[in-house]
Amino acid sequence: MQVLEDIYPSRVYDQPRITLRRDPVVWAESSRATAGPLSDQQIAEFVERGHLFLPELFDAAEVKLLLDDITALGKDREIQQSPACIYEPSHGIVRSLFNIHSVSDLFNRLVADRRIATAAMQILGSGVYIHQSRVNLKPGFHGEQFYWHSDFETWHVEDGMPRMRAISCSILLTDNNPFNGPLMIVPGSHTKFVSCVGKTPEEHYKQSLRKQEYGVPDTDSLTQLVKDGGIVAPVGKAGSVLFFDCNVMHGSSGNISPWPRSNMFCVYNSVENTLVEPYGGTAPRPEFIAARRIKPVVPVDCFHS
Ligand code: 6CS
Ligand code: FE
Repeated sequence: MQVLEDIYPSRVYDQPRITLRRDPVVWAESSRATAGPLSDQQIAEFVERGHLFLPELFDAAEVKLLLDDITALGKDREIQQSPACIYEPSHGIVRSLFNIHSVSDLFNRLVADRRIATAAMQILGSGVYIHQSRVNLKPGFHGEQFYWHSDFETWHVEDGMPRMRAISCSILLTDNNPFNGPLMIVPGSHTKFVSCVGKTPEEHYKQSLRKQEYGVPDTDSLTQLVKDGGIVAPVGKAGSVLFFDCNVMHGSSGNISPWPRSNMFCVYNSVENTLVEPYGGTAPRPEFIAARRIKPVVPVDCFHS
């Protein structure tokens, strides 16, 4: 039974609305910030801009192990045929592989890697668990776009995530440059909530993970957010890490360059922000997209087992 008030209604009005965020960006256990690897300056940057880029946090040998693991997973027929393997709408190329931390021991350790997991705990001010993990593959010439969106809008409406107390961590597995479809972010947009128009169809995820059509912000709201914050594309070497807030507006273009863009994403949610019934009234999405069986992350040294 739904008991929590919906403070972020979306896909319910016939006109878009922009309202203010009603949650902190960095959550503290007490009046003092939670201890962790990020400096006060890095925390302040995340609060203000809604994202933080950490160049080459993982080294080349670590990145190679991760890429080799993805290549092996990609050859596995069971994985190829699983619902967690999402193909591009216009051709048979793999767009995303969801729940990668559940099918690979290495990625299972990676999401708990001390360098990233403790930063997530520091920002969210609590223990964390993995709400979602995936790799998004954008091979040279063929990778397609991800239109502008706030992840939280979808996770709230379709998954029942109550508050803005989750962050994404993207590990760049290939170099990201201005030409191969890097993630683009609207700095500061995480402080506003764009209520989108449209009623979510049942089993929307079967379509939306290939091309999203509901939970898409309107162009006037996007224009306003970009007028206020501009657009940045944090790019850098493979092994770099991008943390971004669950509500920051982001998207990426197709990759018509020859260079592949392969990025791994894991979403840390606070153990105090677990999922309830979806606010949009549809059936909950499957476990491989939105975890309800919670396993708190225990930090490890991923590559020294
Ligand atoms: O539906 C989702 O959960 C997701 N969709 C997008 C476009 N980004 C984040 C997440 O993977
Ligand atoms: Fe996203």
